[in-house]
Amino acid sequence: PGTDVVPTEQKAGWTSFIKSLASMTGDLSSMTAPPFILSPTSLTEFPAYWCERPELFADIATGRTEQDRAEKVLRWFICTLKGQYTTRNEKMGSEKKPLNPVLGEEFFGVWPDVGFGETTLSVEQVSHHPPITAYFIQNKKAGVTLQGHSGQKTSFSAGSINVKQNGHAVLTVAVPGGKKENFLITLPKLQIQGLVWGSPYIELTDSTAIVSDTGFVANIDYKGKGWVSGKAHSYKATLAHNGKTVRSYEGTWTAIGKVAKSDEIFTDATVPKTEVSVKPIEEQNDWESRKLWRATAQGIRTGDYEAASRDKSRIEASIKFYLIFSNSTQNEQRQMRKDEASAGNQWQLKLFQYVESDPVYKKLASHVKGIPSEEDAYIFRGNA
Ligand code: HCR
Repeated sequence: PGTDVVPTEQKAGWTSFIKSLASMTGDLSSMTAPPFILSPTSLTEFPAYWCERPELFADIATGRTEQDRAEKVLRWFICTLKGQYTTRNEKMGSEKKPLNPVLGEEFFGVWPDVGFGETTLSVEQVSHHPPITAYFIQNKKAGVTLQGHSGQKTSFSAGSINVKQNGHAVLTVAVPGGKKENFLITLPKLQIQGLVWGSPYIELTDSTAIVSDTGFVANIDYKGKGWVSGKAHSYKATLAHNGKTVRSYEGTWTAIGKVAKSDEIFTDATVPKTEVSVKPIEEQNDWESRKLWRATAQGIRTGDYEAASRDKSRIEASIKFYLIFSNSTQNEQRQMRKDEASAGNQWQLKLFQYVESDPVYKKLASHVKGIPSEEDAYIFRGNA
């Protein structure tokens, strides 16, 4: 059992927040939560977690065979999980509620070249209701890109918040002979536990897959405490080719994973990560996360929640002009994007192009049980 960490004066607020979760449907991001659980970071910054091991991202291109590359993609993917799902606990003591991005919000970052090429990150908030974040990561020199989008659908049961991630990612690697290999990556389900103590943390559940157009399919099963090893954050993975398992792996995604039944280390998530570098705020455009939320974030950091909430309202008011678009449903937004007549109300994406059906997803999704045969996507058009 944990220890209650809710500040005394916020206890009543926390209890009523938890109670209100039970009646919440779908989108938790716009719910007002007590100040102690607020994070000063916008969700548009989260795609940076995909590349805090830029050396593993670039290393995918050095794989000599299709199997080698499929295994390197799996290794890189598993090593991103610790950053994605435990960073707030490590930095702020518990999972927190991130700032809810505004439509059109951007985030740019870079991992400088330290021998294997520079890696760049471009992010845009492409929908507000429901929140959807699109991202593109590229190491030009290595010839590796990752393009994806993520939204969340939340529900509450038995004291935990369950989060289903909508969206997917596609990793593309240039291989000798001028060809490209694509990998479709599905996103894990999350369970937010520890709410009653005021110190939420994430456990991953169910399974995800990485499907390559070379016939390799990796399946990753996630389990928490009390399963096989009895350890939190455990995974078991298999890599199969045309349905036949070629290798299996197991361990934890926060520390070590090994090739099954051997001592060969497959993933080491304890290796220091490289955080993304971001331009100084003075050089950022007005839509860039850290500039946009500067005063709100400062208020949260210093405990001046009144200032934080004033600034949040200011941002929300200043973006009223696009509320017609952002407050409409996803289907209405799809229609508006298609509908020439609504051009006046149309919200133009800046960095991405919306497609109703992602061709890579369509080609590879049939190898994964229980996912739709088609999904939409946001294709990167460039920063120009
Ligand atoms: C669910 C979550 C917002 C979404 C966050 C996502 C799924 C975003 C995409 C990243 O690639 C991975 C990722 C990691 C985060 O763990 C996850 C967040 C955890 C909490 C947050 C809720 C909207 C806030 C819940 C409020 C609680 C803590 C009281």
